[in-house]
Parts: sequence; C-alpha cells; structure tokens
Amino acid sequence: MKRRQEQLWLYIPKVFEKTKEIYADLKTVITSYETLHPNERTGKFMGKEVTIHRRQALYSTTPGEPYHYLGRFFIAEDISKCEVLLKLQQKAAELVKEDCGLVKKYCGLVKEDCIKNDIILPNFVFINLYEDGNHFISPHSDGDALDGSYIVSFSFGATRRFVIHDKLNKKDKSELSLHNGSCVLMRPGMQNSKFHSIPIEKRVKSARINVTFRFHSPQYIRKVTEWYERSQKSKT
Ligand SMILES: O=C(O)CCC(=O)C(=O)O
Repeated sequence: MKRRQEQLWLYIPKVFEKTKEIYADLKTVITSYETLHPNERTGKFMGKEVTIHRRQALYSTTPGEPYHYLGRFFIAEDISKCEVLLKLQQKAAELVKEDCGLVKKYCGLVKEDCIKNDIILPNFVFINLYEDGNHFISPHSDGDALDGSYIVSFSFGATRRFVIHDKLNKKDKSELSLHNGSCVLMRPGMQNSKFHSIPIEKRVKSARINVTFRFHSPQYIRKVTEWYERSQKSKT
C-alpha cells in the first residue's frame, strides 16, 4: 500500500504495527468515558433530532473543555489519564512536524504547555467507535480547524471508506480506504473547502475506532468556554 496525497490531505497506510493492543486500550477508554456520560447519545443535525449511533469520547489537555457538536456541548476528560492517548498524541505531533517542518508557524495557535522538544502536541482528541458498517458519519467539516490547523486522524479495526468532496462542487470527490493502523492528515485549509464522511457500508460486520487529534488555540478554547457558560446560565 502506498501513501496517497492531494494538496489538502495525506494518507499514510501503515503508521502503527501493534494495533491489537492499541485497539483494546482505546475500547477501554471509550467505555470508561461513557460510564461517566451515559445519556449523551443524541443531538441535532440540520435542525433535526438525531441519535448518535456510533460511540464517542473526548479528551483534552484542558480537562472540562467543552466541545460544540450536533447542536450540543460535550465535555472533555483529562488526556493525561490515558496512556494510549498520550502515545498516539506524540505520534500525531511527529507526523505534523514531518509534514510541515515549520513548528514555529503554529506557535501562535497553541498553548505554551503543548510545545515540547520543538514539537507541538495536539491538545484535544475525539474518539469514535463504529460498531459495524451501519454506523456512519454524514458529510461535514470540523469547525475547530477552520483557523488553519491540522487534524490528525488514526484508524484501527475494520477498513472503512472515507469520502472527501468539495463544498462547492460535489463532483470534485476523492475516496480513500482507511485501513487498520493508518493515518489521514487533514492539512490546514481542508475544513474550509472540503466535507468528509464515513458512509454506511452494510457488508462491514466488524468494528472500527477512529481517533482525531486537534490543535485548539487558546482563543478557540476561550470562545467555546464562554459560549458554554452562557448556555448553562440561560438554562437556570
Ligand atoms: O471516522 C473517521 O474517520 C472520521 C471522523 C470524523 O469525521 C470526525 O471526527 O470529524
């Protein structure tokens, strides 16, 4: 399998070897998050009430950081408690450094404590568990990377299709097969001009875990936190 790339993304087919161990550890992480948040599997998409079938967990270097998604807020747990996430976080940082070289370019965007040994550690991670091919994610772009930051996306378990299409021209489309142990680097600018999705694939009978590392700027964290606090006040 070869690396594939276009200007706004890079697919690396084999980043991890010991994927069974990583998969098992991530499954534990997602299960423990859900023990804390048993009722958080609904949201709104395009104004409609939806059930989130795939399972999710959110971790941050700023525990308690809110994340707005599907019309509601989710609260991130502390990434430092999860060894497996810390290992993947380090790998994500290395891949970004290899891709862009210019570490300084991102210094304005990230919190000082995320800069270690001249690499910038992503400070937020979103984990999705797709139990089988009935679980999907609709075409969307990620608002937290509209400031031109990277998203580093790792896949473990079943191979799934990943469809990227232009926001203005649906026919301008690329498709990747995301294999066990692979990585997609969504490069700066991708969220501004492209949608991405994981479509339903009925023939897929096994599970897949996706982990996306993000670089949240202090400004972004402040803005979402203020928004969250306002929403909590308006409830009381
Ligand atoms: O599962 C994937 O590969 C995609 C996940 C995704 O689109 C997201 O977290 O925004």
